[in-house]
Amino acid sequence: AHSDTPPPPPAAPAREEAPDTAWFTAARFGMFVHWGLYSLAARHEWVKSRERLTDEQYQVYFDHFDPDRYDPVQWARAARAAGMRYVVLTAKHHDGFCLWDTALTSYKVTNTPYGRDLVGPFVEACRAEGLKVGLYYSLIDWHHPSFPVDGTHPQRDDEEFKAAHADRDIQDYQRYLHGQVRELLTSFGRIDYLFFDFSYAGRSWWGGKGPDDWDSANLLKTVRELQPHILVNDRTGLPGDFVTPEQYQPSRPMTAPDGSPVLWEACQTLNGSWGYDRDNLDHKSADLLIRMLVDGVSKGGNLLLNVGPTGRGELDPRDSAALAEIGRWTRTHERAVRGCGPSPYTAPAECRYTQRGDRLYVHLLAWPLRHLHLPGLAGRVRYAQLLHDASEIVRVHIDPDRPAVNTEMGGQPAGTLTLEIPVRRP
Ligand code: FUL
Repeated sequence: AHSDTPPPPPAAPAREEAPDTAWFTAARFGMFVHWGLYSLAARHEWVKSRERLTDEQYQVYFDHFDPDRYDPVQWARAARAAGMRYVVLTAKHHDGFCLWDTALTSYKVTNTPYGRDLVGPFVEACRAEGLKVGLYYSLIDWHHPSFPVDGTHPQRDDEEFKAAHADRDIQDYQRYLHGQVRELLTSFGRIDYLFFDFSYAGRSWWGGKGPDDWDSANLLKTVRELQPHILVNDRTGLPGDFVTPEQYQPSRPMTAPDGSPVLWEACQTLNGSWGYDRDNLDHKSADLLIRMLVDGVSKGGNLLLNVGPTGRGELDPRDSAALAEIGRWTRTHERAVRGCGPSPYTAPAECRYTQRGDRLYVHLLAWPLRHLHLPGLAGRVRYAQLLHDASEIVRVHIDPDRPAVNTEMGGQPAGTLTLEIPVRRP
């Protein structure tokens, strides 16, 4: 109608430089894979440091590293079936052993009996399963000659040790780590996620300066230049895209020092060890793991659940069993997790709320209960059903004396029970 109206300006170009957080918050659940030479020792990934193994003693694992059963497609399928949407592999852990064919050290998989790159096939397998690809890279390196602490030294603040290693050239190590990260981000196509490990709040593990030692500011700059969409964690000692509580559940949604909300992801072991730990009998139940997932989502967080494949490259059958059991729950409860976050409503005791749009999910962590009072929901409940089988909750009524919904429930199958309640906007 208005021929003299100028055409609208061209749409702003997509902000390709921005980290892509949408998939991460929607996914909510990912798989961590700790795998390397320590998987042969089969007694925790810190074995070299814990047992003060010398480079020579640790060399046997390098000389016998031959994971003939490595099948990342199978890992990716197990992750997907459990309901996970991203996988994070230790490209290099603290022992310094590299799972790809790096040009910067000979301490790498291609020089072991196995003789082939492991990272490329991992990346491909994840992509083929529609999973986002994450890599873990240790800033600590017990093998590199210029790194200030070697694997035999477990104490962080031993002055004598520090003096003996004072001549080590941290800048030489910096060049190495920056070069390796560049390799990882230029050799395997798109990488969605990077987990550096570790330095917290400006301090290094051995008492060094942290971000200065790694030259973290430039490291992050390089990472963002090479893969602008990538998400980077907070363990370079500088703020990242998400924070990483390790082996605990935050008691409330996590916030930055100024009180603003932050993305967070709890990383958790299945048994206290990240690397394959043959004689460990301390496995968490699938029920507990599901509660951890639900609890995290109710506080706006993700769960990165770890597996420790064996030295032959297979998932530990105990890990597979846990994943399969979680997968049985995911099959019917996925929509109470995926794309969900905290609810503005306050959950009753022993319950967690997750919410996506108008869908409120009430997770009963302890039950059966005869009555469940949902404070603040009077007049807002359109319908209520059990999620696992869509069966109607018949007796939902408003108690005039209590501004709550009173839901009477019958006997239900074992496990966490979840209700789905479409609510009206306040
Ligand atoms: C820690 C490391 O020292 C552990 O070995 C593991 O990799 C965990 C995720 O981070 O800080």
